[in-house]
Amino acid sequence: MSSSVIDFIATEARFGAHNYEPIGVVLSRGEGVWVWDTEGNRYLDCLSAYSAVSQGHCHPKILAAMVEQAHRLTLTSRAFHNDQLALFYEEIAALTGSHKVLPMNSGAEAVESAIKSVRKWGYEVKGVPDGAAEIIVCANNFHGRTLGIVGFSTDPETRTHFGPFAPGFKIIPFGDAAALEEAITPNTVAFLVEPIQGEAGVVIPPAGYFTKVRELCTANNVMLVLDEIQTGLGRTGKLLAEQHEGIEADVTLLGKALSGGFYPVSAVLSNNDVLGTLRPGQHGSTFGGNPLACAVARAAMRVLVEEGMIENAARQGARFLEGLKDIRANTIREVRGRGLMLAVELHPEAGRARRYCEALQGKGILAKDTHEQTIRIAPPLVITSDQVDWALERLATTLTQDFS
Ligand code: IF1
Repeated sequence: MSSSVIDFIATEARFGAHNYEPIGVVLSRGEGVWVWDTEGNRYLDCLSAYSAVSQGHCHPKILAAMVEQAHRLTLTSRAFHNDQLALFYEEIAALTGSHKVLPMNSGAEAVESAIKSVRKWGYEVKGVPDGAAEIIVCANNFHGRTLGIVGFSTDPETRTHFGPFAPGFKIIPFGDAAALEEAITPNTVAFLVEPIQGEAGVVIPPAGYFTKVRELCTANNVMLVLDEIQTGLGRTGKLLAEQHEGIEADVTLLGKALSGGFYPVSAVLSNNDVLGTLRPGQHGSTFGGNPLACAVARAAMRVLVEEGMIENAARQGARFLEGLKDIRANTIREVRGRGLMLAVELHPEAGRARRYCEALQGKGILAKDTHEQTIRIAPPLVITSDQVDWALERLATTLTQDFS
């Protein structure tokens, strides 16, 4: 269909809230690492819907599970049991080694649910005086868009004019264990942190940071809450990013790839204590744990493991990172990444990362800038060596151009 029949971009702009500034491409089809626009042009997807489509676009087995379940039963609410939830619990617990599971929908809802749960745990198990619970978070965090979450963001764009905000959060620098030690008080119930900061530009903390964090949390009876919504489920080359650090969180948050991008599915995973404080009527969601979501998530987890996507992310991520490091371009300030969560940071003089993303679009690659100077690269975990090399060739020619 020609774009003159319906001007999708203009129509979006006319009716929609302008809370995004998309790259000028209108996508209509996807398969594996590839997406096609309405004109039939093909692109290698190097964003994967912010890491939600890790299993590749329209994965046939997830699609089949979704269609099959949609024919049978989609939603019961949690007022009744359904025959998918128990199986989802069993399989996600076995995969991640968790004791308890709380199913939600969006990532932000999982974060909000974790905040509620650790506060309740603080009052009922740790013995913090009611209303005094403190949660420590990091500067430059990204945990979602709800009021509770943007209230402890340090990004002015994310929080300006959305207040007043909820109290009870303390902000410390990311990657600084001494700052955590100093910030902990007897009323601290949790430390909420991303293993690798995504929106901040794929910021990897110094080696040993999380070992120290784990020690401090254990010593002070503080719940370590890892937001693995972006880093989890193979993105960094391990099932969970915490495995690179040899630690275990008390509470782990998953979302995005938990459904392979078919449907919003998120989950809070914890030991028995934290989620164990929630009693009937104290928390919930109309859609959380619905049979369609559970069937989709079960298939999404299964193909991730059965098709070796986690190992592939480690292998292709290393190849991609090496290839990026080999690009000799004076536009590049630094390349970094773990698994298939990669970023190219440009020198300020090189011009805005957005211009490079637009140039990449012209060469058949879709990538998304973050924070003016950083190009984020996060293809589906099913990418092959040939496809990595294909992308690297195009990145090399684009990054040696100058858009300043
Ligand atoms: C947007 C970035 C990615 C997340 C972590 C929770 C959530 C997210 C670590 C909330 C969501 C998204 C949302 C998207 C942009 C985005 C993002 F650019 F901000 F950093 F992924 F790269 N925890 N991340 O990264 O999950 O409620 O959206 O399901 O435009 O808000 P959600």
